[in-house]
Amino acid sequence: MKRMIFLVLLMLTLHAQAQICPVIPTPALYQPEEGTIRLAKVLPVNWGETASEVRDFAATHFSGIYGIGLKEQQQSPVIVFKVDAQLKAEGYTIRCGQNEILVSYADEPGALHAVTSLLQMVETDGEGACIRRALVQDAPRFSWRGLHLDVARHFFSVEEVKRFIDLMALYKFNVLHWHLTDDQGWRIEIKKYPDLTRIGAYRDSTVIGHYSDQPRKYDHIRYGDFYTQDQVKEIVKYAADRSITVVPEIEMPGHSRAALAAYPVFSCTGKQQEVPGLWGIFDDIYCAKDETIHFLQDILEEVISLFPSEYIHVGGDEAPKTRWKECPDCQRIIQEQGFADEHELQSYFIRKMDAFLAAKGRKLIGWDEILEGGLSPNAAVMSWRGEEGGIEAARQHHQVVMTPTTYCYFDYYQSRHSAEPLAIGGYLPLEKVYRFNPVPEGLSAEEAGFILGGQANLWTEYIASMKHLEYMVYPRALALAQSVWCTEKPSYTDFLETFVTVQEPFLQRNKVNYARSVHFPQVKTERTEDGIALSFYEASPDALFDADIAVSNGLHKTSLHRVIGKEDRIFIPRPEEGTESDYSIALYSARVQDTFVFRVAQTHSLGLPVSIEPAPHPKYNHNGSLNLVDGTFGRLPWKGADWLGFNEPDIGITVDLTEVKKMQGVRIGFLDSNGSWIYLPESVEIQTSVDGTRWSEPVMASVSRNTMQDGRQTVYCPGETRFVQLRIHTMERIPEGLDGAGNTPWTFIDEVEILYPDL
Ligand code: TNX
Repeated sequence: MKRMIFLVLLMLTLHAQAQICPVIPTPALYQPEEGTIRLAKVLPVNWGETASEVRDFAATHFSGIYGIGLKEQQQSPVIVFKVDAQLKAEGYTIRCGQNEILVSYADEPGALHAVTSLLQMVETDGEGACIRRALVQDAPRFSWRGLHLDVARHFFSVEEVKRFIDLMALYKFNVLHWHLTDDQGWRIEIKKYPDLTRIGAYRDSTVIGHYSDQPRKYDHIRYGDFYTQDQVKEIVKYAADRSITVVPEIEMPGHSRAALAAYPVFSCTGKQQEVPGLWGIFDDIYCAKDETIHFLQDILEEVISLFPSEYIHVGGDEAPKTRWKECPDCQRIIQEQGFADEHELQSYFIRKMDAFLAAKGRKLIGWDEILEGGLSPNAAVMSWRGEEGGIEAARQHHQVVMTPTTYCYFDYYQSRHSAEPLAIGGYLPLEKVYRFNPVPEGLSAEEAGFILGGQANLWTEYIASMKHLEYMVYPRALALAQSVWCTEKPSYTDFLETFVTVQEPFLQRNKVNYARSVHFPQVKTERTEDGIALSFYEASPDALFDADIAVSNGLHKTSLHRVIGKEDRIFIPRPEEGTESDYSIALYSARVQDTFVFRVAQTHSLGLPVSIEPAPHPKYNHNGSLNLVDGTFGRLPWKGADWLGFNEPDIGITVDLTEVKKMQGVRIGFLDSNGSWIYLPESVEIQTSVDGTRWSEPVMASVSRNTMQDGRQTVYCPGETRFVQLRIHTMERIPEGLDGAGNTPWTFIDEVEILYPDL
């Protein structure tokens, strides 16, 4: 009997293991079979007509990753490659039989994709390497599967870009969108205008820390570099050898300060200004006059000669119209052409480039701002400010690449943990990327046909090294690969299982500095009858943490060591008056090999019922009202997670003390981060009530930097009460001269504490 149980268990595990498909992106069909094929140290391969570039890629990676050599052999080969013109574009089939692996492929990309799948199918054990027998049939859903790389804010060497391309190929990406010019640097040699790189490729100083840090500090270190045309050709070829198209981006009319530093005549004012070392959006952009149009067309002429790509990206985003409004040249064109406003002038500018590119047999692509003032006839749109731009362009029957910030901005934070390196802001965890569908809801089948695919963007203001870049890209690029390749992708849970069991070891073998963020312990806070309960979890459901829990009230400290899993709870009750303690929970994760400390203050409001009206903005509503009474205070620098964010002028918060109590007042935290349009409110008004219907006269406190202490505002209103209502009044509009002028300010709120009289 015992033996039978053992056998059943064993079969179950084998079955479970066989089910998981190791390859990412997941092939359209993966049908595992019993048994494996052993791979010798030297593998005979019959390559047939396969291109030498594919053979070289395979040889380099089989030997680099597994130490397996490949040798061409016609007789009794282990792997056979054959063309099959019947297969879909980029498609391939792998049949791993008893002793032989048969690969059929549609075209050169298909052959390469078969190789990358095979690389991920290799398993190693004590005896060497093997491949599980299986049938794989595969072809991509989209033809544009991209990663973007900004080399303007920070520069990456030829070798680093090649490494980036190699990793892309492993996950079947086929477009590298190379962002070559921006305010902070011009990175491509243009023979006709040598000052673009002689002057424009270098800045004298770079801002330290975050854009919104005040006061701003600069490093005063000269920074810069560029790619010669020979180097550009080398990279384009390197990518093409891996079936990757490089789409260059030459930004216009905005993000052009580096070029204007070299050639100020092409601005509206002609003023000589330096290449800036600050991020953001600048008012000085290219002037729309004919001379500038010709200058940019000359540049595009050289760019076209270097890049064979069908599409050429001309930017078009974030171009303030401030200078154009005051420029006689721009205003003259507006008059002559009968334009209604400066947006139509931008549209005119882009149309000039469109016509130029079309005459050379190329297509223009630009960021979704190119829709403003009318879309140019042949233009394709890259939708980044959400999905609307993409939807509109598809409805107008223009080609679209989806790259909305919501799913595709890999410069955003990937976990809420303070262990994450400084980033621009935002929050884009792996799971969110996994939910990305390049075809937005509401498009008809015909309109959906205009969606070429999707890509993630790597803006590098805060990413100065390749190591850091890999951290931001991986593993999120694996989730993106699923979204742009798979017609039907597996559940996120199944993806995570593949990630943990197969892909993490694979990334390690490839020495990728991928983020372990999904293994950082995450805290889950729940309300209990008399306080809160904490539990901790990570991507592997069975993970255990070594926890050191220390409780200290300033006089006494007790500590306790426990091993906890995701089902365990740590209960923290609201304190008896005068017994408040600080909890510090240090979790050691063996997988990440690091300790993560969670601090909770045992406040008197812990876990109390709270209602909020209106609800926080959905983007900044982590954990709802519990966020305000979870004993954790919003952190700085702001990472967007532990604060509730509002975009309304009047916010009401009601706390229920659950019984009538003698209260002294309330303390509440507000964020002051004007660079992100987040402002302090003007005032807080408090009313109390014993029964929830009759309310006291309001007590009003004005709020400013001077009235707050450590980012927190105290309002006294002593008395007996059960309900406490706060009304938070903000400025209606951000005043002129401040960041975000004219817009409704954001208000960010964190912990609400109830203060009781000292005993
Ligand atoms: C917006 S996305 C930009 C870039 C910044 C990026 C930072 C786009 C078309 N423009 O200039 O680097 O935000 O996330």
